[in-house]
Amino acid sequence: MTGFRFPENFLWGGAIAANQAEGAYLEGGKGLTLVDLLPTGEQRRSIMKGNVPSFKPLDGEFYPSHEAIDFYHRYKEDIALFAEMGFKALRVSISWARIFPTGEDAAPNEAGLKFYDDLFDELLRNGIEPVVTLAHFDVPVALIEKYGSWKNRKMVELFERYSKTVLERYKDKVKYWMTFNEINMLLHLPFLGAGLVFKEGDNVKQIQYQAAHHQLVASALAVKACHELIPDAKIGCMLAAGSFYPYTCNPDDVYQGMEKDRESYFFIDVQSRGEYPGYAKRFFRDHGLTIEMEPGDAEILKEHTVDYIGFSYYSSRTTSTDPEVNKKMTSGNVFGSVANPYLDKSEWGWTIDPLGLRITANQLHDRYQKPLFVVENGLGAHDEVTPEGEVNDDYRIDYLKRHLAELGEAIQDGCEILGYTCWGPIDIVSASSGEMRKRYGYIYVDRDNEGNGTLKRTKKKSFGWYKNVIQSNGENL
Ligand code: BGP
Repeated sequence: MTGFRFPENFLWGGAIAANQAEGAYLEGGKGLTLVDLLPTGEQRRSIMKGNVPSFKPLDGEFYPSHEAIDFYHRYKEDIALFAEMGFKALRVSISWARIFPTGEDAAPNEAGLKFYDDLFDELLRNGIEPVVTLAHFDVPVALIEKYGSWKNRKMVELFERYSKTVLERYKDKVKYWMTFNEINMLLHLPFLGAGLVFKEGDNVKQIQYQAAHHQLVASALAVKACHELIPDAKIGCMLAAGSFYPYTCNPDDVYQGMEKDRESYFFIDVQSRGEYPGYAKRFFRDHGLTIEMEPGDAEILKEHTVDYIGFSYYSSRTTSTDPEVNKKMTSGNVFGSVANPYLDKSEWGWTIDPLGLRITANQLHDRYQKPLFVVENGLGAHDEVTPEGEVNDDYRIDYLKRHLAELGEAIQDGCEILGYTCWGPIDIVSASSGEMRKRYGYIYVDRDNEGNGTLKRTKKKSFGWYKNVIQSNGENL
């Protein structure tokens, strides 16, 4: 497929998160973070929703984040492979507990700071721009135990201190920042998104929206600090995007689709437009929720809005008000979507909808009129290694090719897109399932669901394909 040439300076690359790649979970003085309490399987899902049995890893359980793919020790080898593909950017996250192991230590942990110094230096030596998320499903466990995590206002000041520490330290190296990964995940997987733990009888919505307010203020304070400390940097928010389609043209379905989209837009409306939208205020009233705000919060939100909208896009969602249709929910979608009869699904039940990426980008552009950054997209699939040691992942190439073609269309529609960092350019631990088997990479990692394997890296067929895409600036898909 040949066609559209993407803009000059388009940031082609990939995205990973500390907890899904680094491993070395207690090395270099790091404290436990919430993901270090997530095993695999059904139990993982339950904990991610806020049913947390223990604040310590249990003996005999397997926790995939503890070793992950050992990026902590192998990042040089991995970056060399990214550079070979021609990456212009790599999105990574900083693990808060590497910098402040308990979240409120008297001084930051120098070993943790040095690790990211070395990582960013290695990227820059290879001509790769670091794009850094301050919080990617990452809260020090000590803060969950002591304060109940983002339920508590105290988190705002602790997060601000952490943000200022890393912004100051890396100001000469990092020019693209993001505050909270998929901030709207707080409503769907509240422990994963915000370290929230619930007990019987809790008013879950009240706790979630109070925590959301704290994150929104903390995000605005990080934006403020970034603008002050690194005037030539850009800092964005990050949304788990994907529009809700009405199942039919029945206005009830259409209205429900709008409401469901607003559950997510709510966060970005505040981060980008700087105030609580009217529909959110009404939602709080209708549900009897009272959000405690401190004097000055409204000004902080108003004055420190984001420079760009980062988003992940894997699939669109579909919604219906018809109980019969609602019996056909897709599996594996935490947003709750009914099956769309026009679209195929991945092995994990995620709807595949390339045109949805164009739709989503246009909607975000129309709504916010700010640059966009596709910071996650990709196909989680089970890869077979042939006896010759090859992975012929044509299905992955097909998925990415079709999505990139639509992204090119969105750019031609007038959307300003800063870059595209596909999810997991090297196989990493899956966030939702904890599995290694759900792979996104151009680079295969020899490790299985139980943690066995040599961790050896091998190029898949898609490696050469993506290299060619970058080389031709998107013209040869
Ligand atoms: C997003 C997260 C990532 C990531 C990705 C793919 O929700 O920001 O951390 O992992 O989805 O999801 P999964 O790993 O569950 O396939």
